[in-house]
Amino acid sequence: MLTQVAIVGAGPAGSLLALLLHNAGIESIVVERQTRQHVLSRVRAGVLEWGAVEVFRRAGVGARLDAEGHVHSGTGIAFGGEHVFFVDIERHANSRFMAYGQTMLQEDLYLAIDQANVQIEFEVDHVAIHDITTAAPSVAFTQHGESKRIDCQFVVGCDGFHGPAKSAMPAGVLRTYEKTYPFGWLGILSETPPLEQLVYCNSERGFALASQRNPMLSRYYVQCPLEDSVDDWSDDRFWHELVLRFPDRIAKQIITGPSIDKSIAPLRSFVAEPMRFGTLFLAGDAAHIVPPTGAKGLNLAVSDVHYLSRALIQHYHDRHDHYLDRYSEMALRRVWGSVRFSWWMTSLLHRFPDHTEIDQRLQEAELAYLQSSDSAQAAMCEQYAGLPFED
Ligand code: RFL
Ligand code: PHB
Repeated sequence: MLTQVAIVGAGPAGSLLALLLHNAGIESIVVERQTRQHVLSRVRAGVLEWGAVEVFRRAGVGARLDAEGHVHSGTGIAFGGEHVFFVDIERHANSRFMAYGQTMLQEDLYLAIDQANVQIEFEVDHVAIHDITTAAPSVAFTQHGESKRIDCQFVVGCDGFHGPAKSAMPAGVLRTYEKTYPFGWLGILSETPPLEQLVYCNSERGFALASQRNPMLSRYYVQCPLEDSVDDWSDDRFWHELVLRFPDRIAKQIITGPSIDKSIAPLRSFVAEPMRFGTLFLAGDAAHIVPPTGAKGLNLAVSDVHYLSRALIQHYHDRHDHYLDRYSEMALRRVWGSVRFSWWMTSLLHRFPDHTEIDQRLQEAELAYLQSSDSAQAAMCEQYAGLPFED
């Protein structure tokens, strides 16, 4: 097979990139390890920064997002078993965000990709990336037992945290930074009306989050030990624990019901630098992971793809590599900003195993300061809303 850009991974980063390139007349082929159905069934992110919403609109997948996404002007924070306050992002950062499920976004992207006739090869295995120090790299793989190869001009690794792309960089080039957290998030979906706002909660029993997908679909999370499995958490146990963590006036608004999805995710901060070597580029979770507390993972995948698509379009349309040469440093500036913010929110809101009474009181003191200080809220809002893209 022959194309201009070979993309490994058809999650949000890979599919959005393929679509933006297609819209600019640039050809790509995407290879994906899983089935289409598997990718569509993964329940993950739910919060889109306004900058990300605009990228999706520009890509031509804004219609359902605008019709069904729920626009929020801020988020609730609860702590100390009784305090609840609202952080007004519209007031402090002149921005809003959208609650819209990654599952729906992935459906929208695949639909647009089908309409555009962009080629995605699902169920590929043994992906190997070759010749990235040349202008003619290639991606070899097998599909249903048959060996195949894509010859191209650029390879983009959008293959998530466990994908092979970053290890195609020569030893000594890639630097990685990693921090794991001693707990996970147990998340459930239930067909019940959600709370009006998102509410993040610091409790002595551990972190909890009330989120949403649509008016009849709620998403809730509780911090849990890493050793736990979903079998340890019946629906009854989940709801019981969830309401114990929120202050009464929030807890009594929570409408419980059977879960339709339940999963546990570990929390990690990870960055791989640089995000380019030769003709290989990395985007999204392939290059960085953040704990979900700041809702930044999907949004960073979108900002990488925004920068990279602009760079490839400039390369092909203007025969100019200004943006390609700056892709890694530009993307990484935003990445480190979000890595820091997600780490800060995680540290502020979770209970750590070595936590003592003073640690709990220090978190509560910081939350009380956040509640009372306009400047502290403004600093948080600027980051939660998402920093602007660089020109
Ligand atoms: P993905 O979605 O992991 O897609 C990578 C794709 O690459 C494929 N792949 C391969 N393909 C071919 N060959 C191989 N060898 C391959 N290896 C892997 C995979 O099958 C997959 O299809 O990465 P991408 O596209 O960079 O997108 C990143 C986002 O999915 C991720 O950052 C977010 O889901 C993170 N996240 C959140 N982000 C937000 O911005 N807001 C949120 O509210 C939010 N909440 C969350 C989250 C992630 C969570 N979990 C489960 C980790 C909540 C949770 C619970
Ligand atoms: C979600 O709805 O899945 C969600 C919302 C906010 C977060 C993380 C996840 O910070």
